[in-house]
Amino acid sequence: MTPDLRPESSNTQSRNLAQWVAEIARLTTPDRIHWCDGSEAEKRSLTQQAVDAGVLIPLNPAKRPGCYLHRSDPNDVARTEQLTFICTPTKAEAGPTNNWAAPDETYRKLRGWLDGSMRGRTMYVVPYVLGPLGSRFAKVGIEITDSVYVALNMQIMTRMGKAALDMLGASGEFNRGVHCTLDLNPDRRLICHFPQDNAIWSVGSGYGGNALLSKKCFALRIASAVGRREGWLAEHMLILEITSPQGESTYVAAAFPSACGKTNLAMVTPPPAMAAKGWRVSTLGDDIAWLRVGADGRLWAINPENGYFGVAPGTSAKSNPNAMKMVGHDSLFTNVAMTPDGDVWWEGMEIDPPAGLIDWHGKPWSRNPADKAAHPNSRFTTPMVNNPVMSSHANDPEGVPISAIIFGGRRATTMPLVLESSDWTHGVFMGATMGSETTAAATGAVGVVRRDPMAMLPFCGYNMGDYFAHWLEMRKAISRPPKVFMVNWFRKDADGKFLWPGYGENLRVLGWMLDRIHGRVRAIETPAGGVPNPADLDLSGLEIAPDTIRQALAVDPKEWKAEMESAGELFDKIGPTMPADLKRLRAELSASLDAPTPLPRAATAG
Ligand code: GTP
Ligand code: SPV
Ligand code: MN
Repeated sequence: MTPDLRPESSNTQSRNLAQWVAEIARLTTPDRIHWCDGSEAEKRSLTQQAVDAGVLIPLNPAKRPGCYLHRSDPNDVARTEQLTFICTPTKAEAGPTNNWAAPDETYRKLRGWLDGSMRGRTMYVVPYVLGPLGSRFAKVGIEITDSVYVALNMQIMTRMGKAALDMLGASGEFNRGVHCTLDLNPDRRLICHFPQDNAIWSVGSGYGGNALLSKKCFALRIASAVGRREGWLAEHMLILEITSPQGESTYVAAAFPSACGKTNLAMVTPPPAMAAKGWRVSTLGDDIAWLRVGADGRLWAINPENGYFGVAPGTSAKSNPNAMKMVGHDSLFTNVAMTPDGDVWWEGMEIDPPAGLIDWHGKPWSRNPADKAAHPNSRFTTPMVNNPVMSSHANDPEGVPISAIIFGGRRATTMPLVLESSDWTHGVFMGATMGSETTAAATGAVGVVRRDPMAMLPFCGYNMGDYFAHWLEMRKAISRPPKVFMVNWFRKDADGKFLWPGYGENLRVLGWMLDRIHGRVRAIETPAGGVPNPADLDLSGLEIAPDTIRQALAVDPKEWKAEMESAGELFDKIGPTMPADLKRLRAELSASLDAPTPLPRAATAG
């Protein structure tokens, strides 16, 4: 069977789009082409097809209405950073922290792999909008995919279907995403970005950020390169609205590496004592922020996405009640365990695993705790509207003004619970030097500290030194810059126990930041930045020993010396594009740590 490739049989007024779809169809030779319209009817019919094909398993409709389970290939359970490439004309444009491959050669190789690759399959043409509909900051992407699972995920994660074709109109300006699962063989897996063509070709994986091209590929890697050209920032950040007891709304954005707490903080439940005082939190976004300078000189953020692709393990009614509510219906689950009555289960759900649990491979669970029932990177896909604390500004075309940028990593040592930078440049330095323990979100070793500047190491679509320079340069346009902080929810004591309870309690740290933003309290200076006076942290209703707080806030010069050595290695690796201002701050901080009494940085009290 040959699909009709005439432009008039396509669903678009864009000749460029019709021609491009025809070109990819001639290469991949699918049996059928399905243009996604994003309707409810389409969702029902694609879901039924996926169930019939064994791609989705219906869950118990009485317990989890509208929910399905997908098990991915065991070889394909996380992003594969070593197989992810930035294909710019020169290697220097991609920079030393990215894998680089020459565009022409890469296209040639991928065309070879894709030749006839969709024979017998359906090609889904998935049009989508990143950003609120009607926003002047929104962008159109088209993902061509042979995976019905990807098409269904894209309907949750983006504004997908007719709205995107309407926005595109006759224009030829859209991100061109080609995705083909091939045979899911890691030897024929590559995720390639061509910023100069606004194009992404991803083959050989059907999982997460490798396959949902709207997410890391477009909204971060391609968008970061566009942002540099156009004077804005595409960042791996959640966006959160905090309402204080006085009723003031403050918006903050926070960059933590993968599986380091963005989704949790984005919908954090205030601890009872703070809730009683009137603290409220609502969610704008949980993973990606596009930041621009407004006419008022502030930094404004939109969330390009429309849903959440969140880590399941660790999510419980206690740690994240809002997430538990939102995944109660109309959600997809990938690689979680299944109970005999057709519900889901994962480690850290804080419900005893029932007898007869089926693990993520589809086998009876061994009950051996070393054998996880749910894959550590198992996830839920759920629409933003399912979130009981979605912000009323989540679809605001202008976004929200950001008062604080928070960087944070997963660090057993060194990093205090919170640090305040003295100004924008110092804040950029904090982000540029941050490190974090690796997690199951990407394949490879877990728990190894690596430099992950601004949580963008795997997601920056251009040279990291130029990226730092772009951040520094942005300050000229931001006349009212946000304050910049660093946090660490993951510091441990000598017995390996977390010093800070985390989750909802993190709002106490955000409360301190708001006090700093509004000049209500002073910070204690350390060589690394400002830390709270413990008396200024709202610890009402929290049982925590004063000594534990002191340990959580401590800045140890010896640890910081090692930290600056490690940052120096990254700066050296970046080499010629590394901004002088950041090198100078590193040298100054290092030198101050050598002083018999380490000197505090310039005063930030206010
Ligand atoms: P990506 O979706 O990969 O970008 O991850 P994320 O940054 O959104 O991380 P997420 O909020 O999903 O959390 C990842 C893991 O860290 C989960 O297992 C959480 O339960 C756990 N976690 C989140 N916040 C905290 C915290 O404050 N303290 C502790 N100890 N664990 C946390
Ligand atoms: C991350 O790894 O940061 C994620 C999950 O948000 S994925 O979409 O797979 O990249
Ligand atoms: Mn993420």
